[in-house]
Amino acid sequence: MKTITNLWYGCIDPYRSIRLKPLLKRVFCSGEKASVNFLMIAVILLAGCEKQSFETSDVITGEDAMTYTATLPGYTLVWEDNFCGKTLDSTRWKYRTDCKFQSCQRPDNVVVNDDTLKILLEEENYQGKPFTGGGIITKQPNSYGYYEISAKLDDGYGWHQSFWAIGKSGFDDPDPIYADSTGARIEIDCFEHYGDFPNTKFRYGAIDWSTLRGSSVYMGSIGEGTYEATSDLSQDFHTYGFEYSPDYINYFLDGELLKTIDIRDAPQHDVYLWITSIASETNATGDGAMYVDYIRAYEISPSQYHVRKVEFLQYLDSLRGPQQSNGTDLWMEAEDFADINNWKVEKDIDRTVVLKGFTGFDATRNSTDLKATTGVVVDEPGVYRLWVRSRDFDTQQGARKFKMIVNGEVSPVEFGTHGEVGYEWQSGGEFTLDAGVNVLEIYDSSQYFARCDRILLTTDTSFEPERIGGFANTSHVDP
Ligand SMILES: [Ca+2]
Ligand SMILES: [Ca+2]
Repeated sequence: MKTITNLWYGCIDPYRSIRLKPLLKRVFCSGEKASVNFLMIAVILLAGCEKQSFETSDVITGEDAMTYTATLPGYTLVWEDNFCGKTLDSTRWKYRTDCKFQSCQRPDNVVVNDDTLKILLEEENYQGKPFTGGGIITKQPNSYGYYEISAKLDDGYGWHQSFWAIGKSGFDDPDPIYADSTGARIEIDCFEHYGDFPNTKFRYGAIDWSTLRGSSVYMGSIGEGTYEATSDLSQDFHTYGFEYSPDYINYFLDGELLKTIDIRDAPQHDVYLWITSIASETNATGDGAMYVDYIRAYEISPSQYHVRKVEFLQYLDSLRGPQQSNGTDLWMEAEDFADINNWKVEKDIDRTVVLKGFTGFDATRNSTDLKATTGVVVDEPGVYRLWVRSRDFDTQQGARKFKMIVNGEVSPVEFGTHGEVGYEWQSGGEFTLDAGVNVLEIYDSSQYFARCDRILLTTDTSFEPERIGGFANTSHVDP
């Protein structure tokens, strides 16, 4: 496994010094000056005249060379490719060469001219596929930073066009994929225009390829979203950007922040950047192209990031809802139970990790088969109100249910019956907890896809948890 080498606070790698070197001169392709001037104006407008974003006094020499800081406060440009000249910069890029869905990807389909990268999308039989597409991938890994491309999508149909990042430089990369210390990996999708999307639409988000109780699994998307633009994205160039940080990923279209997603407990490691277009539909159109005017990479120092992150962390924490009552709160995750027995740990919608019960009813199962059990350590004895966060659905509402048993006493309420679509809290009565180890059991009463996310026991009997609530703060021991 290739582990983290050059994220902040990690070990230094050979690329680090290269990538952190400030870019003193910025050289555009001849003929791009007009768009540069437009960009300068756009940046100033977008930044609301924030001094750190851009100052005209930064222009140092000539019309085509200037220092340049980022569109995002605190960030500095560290490299870029404006696709000048007639050839792809082979020190920076490699080609995507694979066959997937309806196309094979060929170097021949990647062309640089007119100061633009063009990925040609052709209808031609090649190695058993009816289409050919292409793509480019950075040869060097990229750390935290802001990455942006200016792209114009193909105006045909059937092509999956995207700007994304994973810990591998091509599917043919012989090196192990980057991963965190547990072997978990992240995929960051800045934009994915699916082949059957209208030309106004794309998807963005991240994917968590994590490790749960020992095995590597697809953990689902992190903050996935789709965006419907007001204009046809195949008619003009638009900028698509993502800010990858230790705490969040921000997604941008034309400088507008689309979404902030929380990656504080997601895998983090270096990534390679991919710009690709492949045919996903059998009736894709040929004679098209995806165009990229430039790609820019920016970095921020840890001290500047410390300032920048505050507003985003406040926003993300607000999504959690109240995290403390006026009493003593024991927050626990169902998946942390000491003995999960026949329940399974799964990642469900919105990255909610849960315990999931049996998926089919079997009358021969006895009560021992149906329980997950844990011992929780309680410092302060007293009367606690039980709250349980579970999932319900609009179809077969209330059918996926389970009971809770606290120190042998069965809760009067069955959970998973709250009637809302998704995860919600339900109150399950009051229980007396002793100092020391108390035993909690989750009882799979329906044997039908029951899902238990979290449990709260609180001495504040008027407190009502909302949304995610507080971080787990309870020790689990063998009951
Ligand atoms: Ca260009
Ligand atoms: Ca949970």
